[in-house]
Amino acid sequence: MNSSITRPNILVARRIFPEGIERLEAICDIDYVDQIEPLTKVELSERLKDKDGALVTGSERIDADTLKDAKALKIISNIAVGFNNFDVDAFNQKGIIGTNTPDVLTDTTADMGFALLMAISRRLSEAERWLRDGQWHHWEMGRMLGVDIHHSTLGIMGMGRIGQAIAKRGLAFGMNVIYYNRKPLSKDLEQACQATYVDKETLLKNADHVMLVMPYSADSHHFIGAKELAMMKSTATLVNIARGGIVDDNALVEALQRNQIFGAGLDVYEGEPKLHPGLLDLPNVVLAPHIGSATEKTRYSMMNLAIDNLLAGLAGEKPKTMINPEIWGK
Ligand code: 8YV
Repeated sequence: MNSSITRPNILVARRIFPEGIERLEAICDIDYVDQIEPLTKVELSERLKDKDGALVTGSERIDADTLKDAKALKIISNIAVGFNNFDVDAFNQKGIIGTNTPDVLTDTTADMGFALLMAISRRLSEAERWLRDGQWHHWEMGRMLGVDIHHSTLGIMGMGRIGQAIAKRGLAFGMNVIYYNRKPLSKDLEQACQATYVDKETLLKNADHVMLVMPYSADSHHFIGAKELAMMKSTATLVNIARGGIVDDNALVEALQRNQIFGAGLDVYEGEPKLHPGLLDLPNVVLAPHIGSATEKTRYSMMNLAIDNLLAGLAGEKPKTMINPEIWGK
């Protein structure tokens, strides 16, 4: 693990910005998959066989099977903060370092959470579709009535870095912030966000806006399903900027069809890029194609952090944001 390789052989599994390739070319031999379509699992595993390192995105699923023929692989660097695409046990068994890109996308992703919250609360997508459709002829008292954001109760599920950044945005809107997390924050962090820890049920029943920001795992699969949606206020919104699979999309579509909640703002979906077909027919959703971290500055920062991590690992140094530090030095 601590020995460096003179000119490493790496896989870049998806098209990245040219500056990233230039950085890598100076140091590595690159097998560059210069395309936006992900490799199949078989292709990925085949191309990892002779590599020392790899740069991948959140859509490359890396498990024991993918890694089985990789003999020299030291590190796989994810250009994403979420690493549910990595089977960390499989990495650990083979002594492979995994890294992700936290911090650099926190505020950008929090902004996106707020953008979706505001868009669905004020029915922006629906209103724009209606206007473009040529239906605006008169002002009308009761047209496109939304729900307020300011001075409402914001319920955040998952109070990591992005959750806390959303809480701070909520404070600026005069919101009462409540949160649920696997464990409560330290008193200092709670104080900084002026957020109150509550259990899941209390959050669902009291929040005017529910924001999902937790990591996806077996534990959070269908964390929001029919039962949870039934607990929410009929005037409440739900925003998911975390991962598809945290929400049971089938149950969500049914709840939205019945107007059981006010609406949903979604950036992520079960089985994306495929969408539950029911979502496309609903007026009370705002749909985005997984662009939470998509600003130019942030995507460059993510790419560069992922490259820093990869090059550090290949040089035998501990990468800055390692997801399995428990294997370091073993
Ligand atoms: C990425 C994300 O764009 O960082 C994450 O976890 O969800 C997004 O910022 C996506 O995963 C592509 O790698």
